[in-house]
Amino acid sequence: MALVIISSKGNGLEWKSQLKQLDSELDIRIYPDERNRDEVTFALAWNPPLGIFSKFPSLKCISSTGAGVDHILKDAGLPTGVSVTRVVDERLSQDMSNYLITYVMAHLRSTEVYNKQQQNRNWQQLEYQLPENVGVGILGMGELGSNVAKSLIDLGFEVKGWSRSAKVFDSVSMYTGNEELESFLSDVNILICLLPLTDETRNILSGELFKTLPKGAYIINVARGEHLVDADLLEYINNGHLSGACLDVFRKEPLPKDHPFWLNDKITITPHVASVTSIADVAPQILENYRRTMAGEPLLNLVSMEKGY
Ligand code: NDP
Ligand code: OXD
Repeated sequence: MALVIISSKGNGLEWKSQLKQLDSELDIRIYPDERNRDEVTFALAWNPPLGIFSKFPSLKCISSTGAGVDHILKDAGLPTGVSVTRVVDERLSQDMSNYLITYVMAHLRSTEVYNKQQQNRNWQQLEYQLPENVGVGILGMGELGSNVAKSLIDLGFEVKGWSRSAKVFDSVSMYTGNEELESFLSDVNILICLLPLTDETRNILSGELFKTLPKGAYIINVARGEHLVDADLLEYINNGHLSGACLDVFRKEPLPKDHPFWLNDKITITPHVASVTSIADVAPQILENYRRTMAGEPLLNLVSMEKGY
């Protein structure tokens, strides 16, 4: 029985060392280790090459090294009967909330404008809005969305949430499904996307959605690049309907050097760092799922293949 690490981040050795610290007996391979692939029962993966899992005939479970699993589920050749799990972690949720608070406040306090003013030694005071007068809408009220909702409420924001199934959270106005999307968007000044990437959510941040938002709305996408229709974002920023955007994720990463987002002064770009898995914090839950896989016990943080997240 063995565990294979298949990570495009090149952090296989770090995962191996953290897992070995928890159990020195573990048989851990780092892809493309070719030895006896039929011994591998568990894969730990980030952005794996398409078709790779069909090469491990004894595979029982694939765990994402992060919260999202779109990079695993997009593989049409995923062996049937294999379970997929993901990371749910307090640190990951807290880091995401901290990132979002940073950029929500940066937008409200015009930090980008003041940076430019400073370069020109320009002393000009701008008005700012108070949190209680700003509606923040969160697309996706799961582990990460519900956590940031709490932090925003503590700061005094009006918070609305949108999810697939009906949910209740203290002090959050909740909306469910496509039927309620339009009323959810109607008074959202800052829209945060924290949806998983599925066939239903791909391209959701489009002109169709933007025009439903009030004029001057601001977009923050920390979910996946494929949620956003890039050309529509540029169009709605250029026509003045949107005041700008903060983007952490992109259709192609790294964002190509010639992409128009780079030069748009209404767009803030960060390189997929909103919340990065802490390997040391998360290794115990990976090991626990490896143990459960071997024992045939119910897995932690199991992904629904039907829902795609
Ligand atoms: P969860 O699975 O916990 O939550 C997903 C939420 O989205 C749920 O509330 C779910 O609704 C809702 N949802 C899914 N599909 C739909 C739909 N069709 N219509 C309406 N709502 C829908 O995910 P997490 O919060 O853990 O993570 C969200 C995403 O954040 C990840 O998939 C990943 O892409 C991204 N991420 C980005 C990071 C970064 O650094 N940029 C770091 C970590 C994650 P319901 O509650 O009804 O199921
Ligand atoms: C994740 C991510 O899904 O880092 O965890 O995007």
